[in-house]
Amino acid sequence: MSTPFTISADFIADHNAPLENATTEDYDALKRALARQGIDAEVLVEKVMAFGVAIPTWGVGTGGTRFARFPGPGEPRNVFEKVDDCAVIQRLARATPTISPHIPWDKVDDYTALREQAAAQGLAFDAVNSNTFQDQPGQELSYKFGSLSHTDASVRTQAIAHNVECIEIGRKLGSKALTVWIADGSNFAGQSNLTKALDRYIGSMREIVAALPTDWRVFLEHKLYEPAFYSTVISDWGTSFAVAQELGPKAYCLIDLGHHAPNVNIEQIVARLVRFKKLAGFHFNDSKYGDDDLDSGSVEPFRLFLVFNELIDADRRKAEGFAPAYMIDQSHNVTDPIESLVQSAIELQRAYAQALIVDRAALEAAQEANDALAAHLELKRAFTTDVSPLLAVARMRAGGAIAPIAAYRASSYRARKARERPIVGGTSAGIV
Ligand code: PSV
Ligand code: MN
Repeated sequence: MSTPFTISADFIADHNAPLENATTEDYDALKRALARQGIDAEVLVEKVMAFGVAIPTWGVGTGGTRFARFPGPGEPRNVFEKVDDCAVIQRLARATPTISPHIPWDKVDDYTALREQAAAQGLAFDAVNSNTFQDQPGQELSYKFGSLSHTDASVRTQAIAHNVECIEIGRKLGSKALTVWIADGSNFAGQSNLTKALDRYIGSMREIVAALPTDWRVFLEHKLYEPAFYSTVISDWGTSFAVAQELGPKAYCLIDLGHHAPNVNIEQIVARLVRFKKLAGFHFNDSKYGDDDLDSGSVEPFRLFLVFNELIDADRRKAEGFAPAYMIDQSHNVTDPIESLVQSAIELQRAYAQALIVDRAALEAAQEANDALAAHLELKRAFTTDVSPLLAVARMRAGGAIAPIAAYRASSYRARKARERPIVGGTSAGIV
């Protein structure tokens, strides 16, 4: 088999060449402006270069809705091809050195080969996601009425075994965390005993936690609704937090930005979970109504900035136990998934850099003096600073593209993949 096409370092360097002077000029101007505020832009560049967020394997395929999926050309047909796409995203944007796999979508016979293929492209594996929200071919019992909280103990046993298998697979891949999201819940008032369902979930999770290696953590992902529309078992951060407390020191609460009611103050939830030493990390995405599928920073960039503002605050205070895992979790229905993921990674870096330039002393002084407007304006000053040149320089120094989307389009990667990857039935790419 011929070597799959990829975007080479030389191609990126050639694409960068005509853009370098303008980028450096813009960066120098920003550097001077930041210096006047006592901020060293070089330190920021280094921090941005060190920032990393995991790409979800399912994100590199075209997603879908309840109604349809419109597959794009050249989609990855298996996890090895997904890794190739993740490698391209990392080469272009230099912000995504890890991959978050989803089992059984990414099941293979040889995990050593998968790990090596990723490592050869400079990638490692982050948290492994289990899936008891779908029935798999050949599966003995159905999850139609739930999994870890099912009324039938044998269904729960099957769901527990799947999570234990995910841990085993994750060990082979070098992961250190398991993310558990269940679709369990109810669609009718009275359908489910709300207390008993939670009890059964906690009982199942205890067994999963007992199977975790010493240096592993488990991330509990809450979600307000969908696919269950009357109640979900792990509906909100409060439930997630209470369960994590009961499960002990290996259990943490994961925030998927799209899993809250509209207008919920997510940054405050971040602050609370940091305070209680239970913040696992994030599934980044954006949403307008109640979805969890839109691209990070595409709808509410200020909210994303405010989330990072809390993270920087925690980091500066050296908050105990603060070690959040960053992952993207989006579904790309109308864009090329690679472009969406590149841009999302950049938007996360942007929010991170903007939060870094908040004058923490000035903010605290305004807060202590109850000067609401001054405190707010300090955040607005940071948020309205255009850090694009700084991000471009960070990418350039790391060997990435100054203009990643333009470089990607110029490479014809997608057209090449369309030829290399003729559609075969039943691809596992994307989410429907
Ligand atoms: C559920 O909506 C979710 O956010 C969970 O993280 C899943 O694992 C993921 O989406 C992919 O379906
Ligand atoms: Mn998620």
